[in-house]
Amino acid sequence: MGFFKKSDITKLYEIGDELGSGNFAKVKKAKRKAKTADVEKEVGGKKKVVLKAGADMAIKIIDKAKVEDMGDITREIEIMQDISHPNVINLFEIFDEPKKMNLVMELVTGGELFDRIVAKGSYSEKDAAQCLKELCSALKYLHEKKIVHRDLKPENLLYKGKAPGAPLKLIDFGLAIHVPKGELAKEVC
Ligand code: PIT
Repeated sequence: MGFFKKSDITKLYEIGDELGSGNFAKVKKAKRKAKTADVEKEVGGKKKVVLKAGADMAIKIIDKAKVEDMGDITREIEIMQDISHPNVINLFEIFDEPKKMNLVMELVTGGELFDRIVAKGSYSEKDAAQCLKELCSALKYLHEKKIVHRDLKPENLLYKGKAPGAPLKLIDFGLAIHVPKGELAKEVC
C-alpha cells in the first residue's frame, strides 16, 4: 500500500448498494472480483494476505468536483494509511480516477452506535463501559501517533456486525489532523 492505483476500480470490484452518503462522498458496498490477485500488507513485520478474491468491502467514492480542497482528501488518506487498530476502520487500497477518488475499506454491517442507543431505549452501564473501553483503546492508539480525530460522535462509531459483542469501529477521518510534537491542537471544530 502507500500509493494510489490509477486504474479503473470496476476492473477489480463489483460496486453494490449504497451504505451511506455525505456532502461530497458516497459509501457503497463492493465485492472483489473472482479473478483478482490477493493483496498483501505487512503486519507486525510479516506479510499477511488482507484482500482475497470474493471479499466484501466498503468503498468511499469521493466526487472530486464537489471537493473544495483536494489537500483535505490527501490528508485524510495519509492519516488512514498510517493506522492499523482493531477499533478503527481499516483502509486497504486507493483508486485515483480522473473524476473520483475511491477508498477501499473494511466492510462493517452492524450499524451506528447512535442507532443502537436509540433502539435500546435504555443503555446499560455494562454496554456503556464496553463501548468506552473500545473507544479509549482507539483514542490511545491515535493520540500516541499524534493523530486527533476531531469528529467523535455516536454516528462515527459503527459496529462490525449485528451480533451482540461485535467490535466498534471508528470512521470518518475527514477532519482528522496530525499534531506535530510539542504543538497543541487549538482550532475549534
Ligand atoms: C463501512 C460501512 C459504512 C460506512 C463506512 C464503512 C464508512 C467509513 C469511512 C468514512 C469516512 C472516512 C473513513 C471511513 O474518512 O456504512 O464499512 O468518511
